[in-house]
Amino acid sequence: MGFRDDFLWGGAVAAHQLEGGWQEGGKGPSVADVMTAGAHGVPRRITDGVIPGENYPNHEAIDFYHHYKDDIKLLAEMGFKAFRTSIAWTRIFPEGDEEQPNEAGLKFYDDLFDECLKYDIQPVVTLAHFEMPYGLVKKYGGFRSRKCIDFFVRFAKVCFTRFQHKVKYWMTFNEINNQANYNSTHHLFQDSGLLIAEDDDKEALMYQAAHYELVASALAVAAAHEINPNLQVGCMLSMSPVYPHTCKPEDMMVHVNAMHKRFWFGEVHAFGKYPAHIKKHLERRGITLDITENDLAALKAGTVDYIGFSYYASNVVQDFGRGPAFECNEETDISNNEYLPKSDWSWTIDPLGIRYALNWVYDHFRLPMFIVENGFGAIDVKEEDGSVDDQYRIDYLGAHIKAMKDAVDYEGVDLIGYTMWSPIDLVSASTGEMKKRYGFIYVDKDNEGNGTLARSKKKSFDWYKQVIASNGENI
Ligand code: BGP
Repeated sequence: MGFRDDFLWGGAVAAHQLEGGWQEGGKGPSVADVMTAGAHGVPRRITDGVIPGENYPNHEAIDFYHHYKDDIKLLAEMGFKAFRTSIAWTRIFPEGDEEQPNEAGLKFYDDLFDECLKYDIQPVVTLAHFEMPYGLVKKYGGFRSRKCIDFFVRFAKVCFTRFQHKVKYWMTFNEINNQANYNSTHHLFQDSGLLIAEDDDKEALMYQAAHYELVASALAVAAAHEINPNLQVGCMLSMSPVYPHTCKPEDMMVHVNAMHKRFWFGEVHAFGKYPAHIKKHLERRGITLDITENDLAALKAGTVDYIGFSYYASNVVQDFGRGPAFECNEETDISNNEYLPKSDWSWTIDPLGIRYALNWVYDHFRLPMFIVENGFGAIDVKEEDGSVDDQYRIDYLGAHIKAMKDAVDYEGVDLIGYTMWSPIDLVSASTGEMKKRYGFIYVDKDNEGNGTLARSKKKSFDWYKQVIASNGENI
């Protein structure tokens, strides 16, 4: 009973959300560097390049670039076994299409990974976590262009070769399936570097970009195995299950459609081919994609070793009588679950949903799973004495870990690790806020960019330490 002995307990971050140093060591701008700060209900704007006077929260973030030694030391104090981060693509290829990598960028990650390994913390690395080089957006239109396959694969090969003895677990594209909601310009930009024009068919564009990314991912997986057979490369899905609104059969069928549309990406990653329902959907929509025989062979040859996924919340979908295909419209047909409480950002709190997610993913893919994100974004209050009583975070994470353990104990799912989001406060990906805090470690910085950047422990710090020490027994 319980988690395996070598269970990878830890936390997850992404380079652009914490590193800062956006122009240091030869780094070029990424898509994150042209996104302004937003708020709950106020979308982040994508500017045409970096405009003086605008507020770009990722430029400094929490300045991990200069604080990483102290920060890793704090993670080690909690007993971390794994630290998931990403390699900022633009530290290695500042514009994206260079022939040779930038040595200063590689050196930064050598030093960071060495610092982790010094404390027996395994770095777990995502290659593209909403950080596409802005140069590729401007010159090639992001993943509109097939050329980006080669640029990504070059980047991936450089990283695998350089860090093969320091990093075993890799992921290719973070939450590749966020763009299933193709009406969100934010997701299309973060996932694929797509800027949308008036006459674009956003859905067709999304399927094409996703196809190129899936091919790039598969080529990277195959390259990793060739470089070093010990490397384990996974995909990374945003696992937000969609429940049927009621037990009405029509709601159930719309739920099936919604799940298909959100998670077909996983099928291509895991099985190396497109599921029939997506082919049928594209046929109905009259969308023809640029897919070559070589692409199909690449997909087959580069299936993933494990499924990495994030889980934060679940949603509900309702049938609105759209006809026999039971098409779901991500923008309008999805809502919150009336049975569940919500966070201040309206994300539902559904611990049992993580057990459902683990079962659903395992039933579909029969591959080892790694929960690489799960956490609670909240407004923390720092008391006069400097303490932060974040019992709500302990309650959220504790309930999810308990449900995760039940999936292991009762259903026998194959789970290799859990890296919660995020051990240290950082910039929110959706809103660009600092106020939406996730950490065990508080960072003194506010939404306007004021603060000393000083780090301090919250109540949850010691709690997570004993969760790890007891291998999840003492929640
Ligand atoms: C996931 C992303 C992360 C992270 C997290 C929390 O979608 O992979 O980058 O940010 O969600 O979301 P947010 O920061 O918007 O609260």
